[in-house]
Amino acid sequence: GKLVIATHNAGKLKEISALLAPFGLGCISAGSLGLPEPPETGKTFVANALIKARAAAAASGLPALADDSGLSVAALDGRPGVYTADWAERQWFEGEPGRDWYMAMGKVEGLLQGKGPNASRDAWFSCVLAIAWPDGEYAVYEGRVDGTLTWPPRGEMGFGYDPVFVPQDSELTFAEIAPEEKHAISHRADAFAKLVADQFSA
Ligand code: ITT
Repeated sequence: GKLVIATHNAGKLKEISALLAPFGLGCISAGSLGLPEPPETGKTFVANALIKARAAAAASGLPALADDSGLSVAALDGRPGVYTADWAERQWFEGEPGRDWYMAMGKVEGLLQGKGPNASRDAWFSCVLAIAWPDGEYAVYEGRVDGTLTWPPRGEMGFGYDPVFVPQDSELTFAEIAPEEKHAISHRADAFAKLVADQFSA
C-alpha cells in the first residue's frame, strides 16, 4: 500500500523515509502531492500530530503519517515544547517567511543563561507519530530522548536543534553523529518502534 508522509520539513521527511525503508511501503510526501499545511492550533504534540495526519488522509484518500515534535528545556519549564518550530520563525528579505535555526538555538541558550550559571542544562526531544486513515481511524505513538544542551552549536548533520543537543551517554551532539546512530536512540526512532510493533508486526 501507499502512505503519505504528512510533513513539509525536509529533515523529518528524510528521517521518516529512512525509518520506513525496511517495510517496503510506497511513501509519498505531502509536499509532492501539493497538500496544504493545516494550521497547528493544538496545545499538545498529540493534538498537532493528529491535525496533520487527519488533514492529509482526508485530502489524499490515503493513509497518512504525521510527526509533531519539539525540544523541551527543564529549566525553562518545558519550553519551547510544541512551539519549537515557531521560535525559529522569521521574516526574510521582502517579507518571505522562513526559519532560522541558529537564531532559535540562540534564543533558547539566552533564556537558559538568564537562569544563572548553576541552572540545569537538561533537555529532551519529544516526538508524536500519528497515523490516520481516510475512514477516520487513527493511532498515536509517543517517543522521547533525554540529554543536555551545549553551546556553541556543533556539527553539520541532522536538522533543527540537533547541533546543541547532546543525548544521554554521549559526548557528541545529534548533528555530529551519523544518521544511523541518531536512529538508534532518537525520540523519532522511539516513537517509530512503537508504531512498527503495533502496525507492521504480523
Ligand atoms: P511539519 O509540521 O511540516 O512536520 P515542522 O518543522 O513545522 O514540520 P513541528 O511543528 O513538529 O514540525 O516542529 C518541530 C520542530 O522541532 C522542528 O521544526 C525542529 O526544529 C525541532 N525538532 C524536532 N525533531 C528534531 C530533531 O530530531 N532534531 C532537531 N530538531 C528537531
